[in-house]
Amino acid sequence: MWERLRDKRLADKIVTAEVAAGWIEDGMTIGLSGFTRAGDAKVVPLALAELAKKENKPFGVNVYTGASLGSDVDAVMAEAGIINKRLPFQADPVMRKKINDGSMMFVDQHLSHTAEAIRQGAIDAIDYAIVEAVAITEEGMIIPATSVGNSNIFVENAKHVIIELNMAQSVELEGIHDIYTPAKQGEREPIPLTSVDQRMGTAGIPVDPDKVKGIVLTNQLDSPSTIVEPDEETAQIAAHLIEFLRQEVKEGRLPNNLAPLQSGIGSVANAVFNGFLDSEFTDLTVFSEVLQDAVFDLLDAGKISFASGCSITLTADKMKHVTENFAQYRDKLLLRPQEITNHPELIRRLGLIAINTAIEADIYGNVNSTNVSGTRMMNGIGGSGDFARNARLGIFVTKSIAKGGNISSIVPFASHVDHTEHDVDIIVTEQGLADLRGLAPRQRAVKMIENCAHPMYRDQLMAYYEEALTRGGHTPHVLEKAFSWHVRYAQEGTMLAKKPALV
Ligand code: 0RQ
Repeated sequence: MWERLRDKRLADKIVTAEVAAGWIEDGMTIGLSGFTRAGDAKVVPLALAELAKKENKPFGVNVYTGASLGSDVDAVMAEAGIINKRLPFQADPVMRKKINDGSMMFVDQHLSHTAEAIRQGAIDAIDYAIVEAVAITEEGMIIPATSVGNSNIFVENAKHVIIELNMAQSVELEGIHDIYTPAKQGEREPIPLTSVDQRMGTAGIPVDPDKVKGIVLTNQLDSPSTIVEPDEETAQIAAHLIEFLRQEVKEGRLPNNLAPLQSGIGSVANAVFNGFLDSEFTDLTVFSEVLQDAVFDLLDAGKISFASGCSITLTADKMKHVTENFAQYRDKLLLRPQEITNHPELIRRLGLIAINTAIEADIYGNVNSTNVSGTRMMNGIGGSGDFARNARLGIFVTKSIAKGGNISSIVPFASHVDHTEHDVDIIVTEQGLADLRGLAPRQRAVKMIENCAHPMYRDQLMAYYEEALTRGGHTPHVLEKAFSWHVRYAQEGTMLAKKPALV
């Protein structure tokens, strides 16, 4: 243990999870480490839920995180009913249910914005930061584990800090973090990062030892990622995208090794990265938030030369492989705070190719990534907005249909808009790719219907668009029918119209 707890000033601060949980009072705000199931605080939040259940008095806290958590923390805290407000991202079915029945407040926030909001004092101040570490250095720096997320900003701004020192996470992770925290707005210098592999910060998160209230020893790996293997449709999406990138290189708009790549989470995003395995592209770089399995497959295949992210989220087998062979990845990886990985300044400067996932897109290219049928939260916007608006290429991928064809992912009017037509350059489905750059709405609509919609919905979309044209306008719509597809799905279980009432 002492090779991990090297700051002797903290030697007498070791407590149990139950003791640490007991310090947290009703109405407080806590900031938990963790980003897409990686590097999360694993035991104190669960002890808190247990304690609240035992005491059986009204109890609630605000919970800020990096993104979604593993170890059932989101599920257990939501189930226990102890979360007043949660931000900025989640991906848990129990929590989703609580959000959608209104018993839990959720703020769906751009992932680069949380740090600024805390720094400005625009949201509730953090009472306790609870962060996972693989080590605490002699000088009192917290070395995070498999994610950095918002931990640096939580530690800097919290009144108290609780460290979960995880003996199961590899000590080899020490050295892959680069912690840089921008100064306050108005006093800030440009962020000095001009290449994906550049270091500019410290190896860990500096912490005032007086602020460290307790250290809890843990011994548990991250929950494995649950992504599913690429299927025929996701492979087709990848193939369309790679062919498009090939053409961009041919036209001289991209170099042979493309530009730094970003991809969102989930099965579709992972499958798209997988597509690069069989491509001719080499010397690729990644400047992303989550590093999923496919990034490590591409590192193994020598296709990626460097990957920068804010978390490593892997399936069980891949986690075992990466942990056992970490030495071969160490000099090809950096983990940074999510404020940096998702920073508009850097995304624009580096000229990223950003690939994120849509739930649905409309014929004009507005994208809904979060609210099913405009109302029910799925996971959250995550970093997709940070990236799409500021990237060189803002790309969205989705299968053209969902729920066995009863839902068309290309609709007349997106039922909720996360990414407006102004932020969306390219949409790809297994049917094809629509390059919307430089197109007016009327040109976009035709391209979306012809290239991206599923054949079973194409005539229906065209009928809607033709009726919309009779009404005129820059972005023609038949407002009374704009959401009729979603209404039909709710009432009849399918968006498909009966002919001849095609719209
Ligand atoms: O439902 O789970 O009941 O089968 O949505 O869809 O096709 O498995 O795809 O795992 O990649 O998730 C957008 C949700 C896609 C995710 C989303 C249903 C579908 C299925 C999952 P089931 P798939 P994925 C990264 C950056 C946020 C935005 C982003 C996400 C389930 O990628 O949350 O990229 N992204 N952020 O059946 C109703 C539709 C549907 C639909 C799919 N049109 N209507 N349901 N589904 N299309 C995140 C971070 O920054 C951390």
